[in-house]
Amino acid sequence: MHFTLEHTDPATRARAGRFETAHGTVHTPIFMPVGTVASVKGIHQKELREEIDPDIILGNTYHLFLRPGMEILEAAGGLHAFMGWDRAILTDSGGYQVYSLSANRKIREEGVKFKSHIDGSLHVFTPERVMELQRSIGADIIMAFDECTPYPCDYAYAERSMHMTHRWLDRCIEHLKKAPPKYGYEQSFFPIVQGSVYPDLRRQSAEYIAGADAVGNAIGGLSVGEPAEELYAMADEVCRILPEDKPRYLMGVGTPINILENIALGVDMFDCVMPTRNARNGMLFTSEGTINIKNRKWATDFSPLDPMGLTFADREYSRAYLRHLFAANEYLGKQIATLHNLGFYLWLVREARRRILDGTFGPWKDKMVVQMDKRL
Ligand code: PRF
Repeated sequence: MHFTLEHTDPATRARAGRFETAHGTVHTPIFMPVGTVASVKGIHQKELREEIDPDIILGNTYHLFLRPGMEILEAAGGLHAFMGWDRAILTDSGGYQVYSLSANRKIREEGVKFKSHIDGSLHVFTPERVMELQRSIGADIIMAFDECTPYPCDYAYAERSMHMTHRWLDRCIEHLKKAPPKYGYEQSFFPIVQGSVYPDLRRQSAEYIAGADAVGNAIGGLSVGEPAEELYAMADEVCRILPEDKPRYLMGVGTPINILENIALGVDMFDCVMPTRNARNGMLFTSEGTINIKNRKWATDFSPLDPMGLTFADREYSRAYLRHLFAANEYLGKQIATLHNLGFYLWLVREARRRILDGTFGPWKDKMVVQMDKRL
C-alpha cells in the first residue's frame, strides 16, 4: 500500500491524499461507514455503493468472530465475498469492543479473556489470535490489538497500559511475518497510538508507533468521554510526530465538527457509529445544524429533508414525511435517516478534500463549524 500525499493546506495542516488497496483507491480525507456485523446498519450494499459511494467501510473483528464466526467467513472466501462488497474494508481489532461490550473481561500481558455480550461464552483474544482473525476476515487494512484506556484514567494506569499496547504491537508484527494473507491480496497493517490524555505519554507512544514503520498509523483512546479540547490537543501532539507520508486514522471519531477540526490537524481517516446510530434515533446531521426529526415542529414542514443533500432521500422526502415514519415506528424512517446522515458525512469529507486541493479549506472549515453547532 502506498500513500500519495497530494496537497497540504498551507493555512492549516489539512492534507489531501490517496492510497491504493486490492479493492480500489481510497481518497483522503475519508469517513468510513461502520459495518459492524457484515452490515452497515439500515442500508443495503447497492444503496451504500450508489448513493453514499464510500471508498472503504469498517468491520469489527470482535463482532464477526462471535457472529457468523471464522469458519463461515472463510468458507465464503472472506468478508468481501460474504457480504457482497468489493471495495476496501478495514477491520478494527477488537481492542475497543472487548472493553466496551463484553462482560467480565480480564486484561493480562498475554491477552484479554472475556465473555461474549451475546451468549456469555468465554473467549481469549491475544495479539497473535487477533491477527489470525483479521487475516481470515480478509480485511484490506488490519488493526493492531491494543488497550483503549477509559476516561478518566490515572497516569500510572495509562503509562502501564501504553507500554503493554507497545509490546502487543511487537507481537502483532512478529506474528504477521509468519501468517501471510489468506486470499492472495495485500492486507496492510496499522499500529495504534495510545496514552490517554497525557501529552508526554502521547508523544512517547507516537514515537514508538512511528518507529514501527507501518504503511499507515492510527490514534486510539480518544472520543471516550474527554472534552473536545483534550481530543484536539492529543490529536495535535500525535500528528506532529507521526510520519507525513503515511495516512493517519483517528479511531471512533466523531461529530461532523470533530471531523473537520481533526482534518485541520492532519488526520486523514475517520470512522464512527454516530451517523448510522443517531439516524436510527431520529437525529439528522445537516450543514446548518442538527435536527431531531421526531419533534412536533416538523409535522407540517413539507420542505425536503436537505435540499443540498447528496442522496435521493434528501430531495424526494419531506421532513413532515420522515417525522411521520418515526412517529409510526416504520423501518423506512430509520433507513431514510441513515441514508441522509451517511450522505452528509461523505459529502463533508469530500468537500473538505476538494477545498484542501483548491486552497479554501481553512475559512470554509471555520464557517462550517459554527453552522453545524446549531440545533434546528
Ligand atoms: N482502539 C481500537 N479501536 C477503537 C479505539 C481504540 O482506542 C477507539 C477509541 N475511541 C475507537 N475504536 N482498537
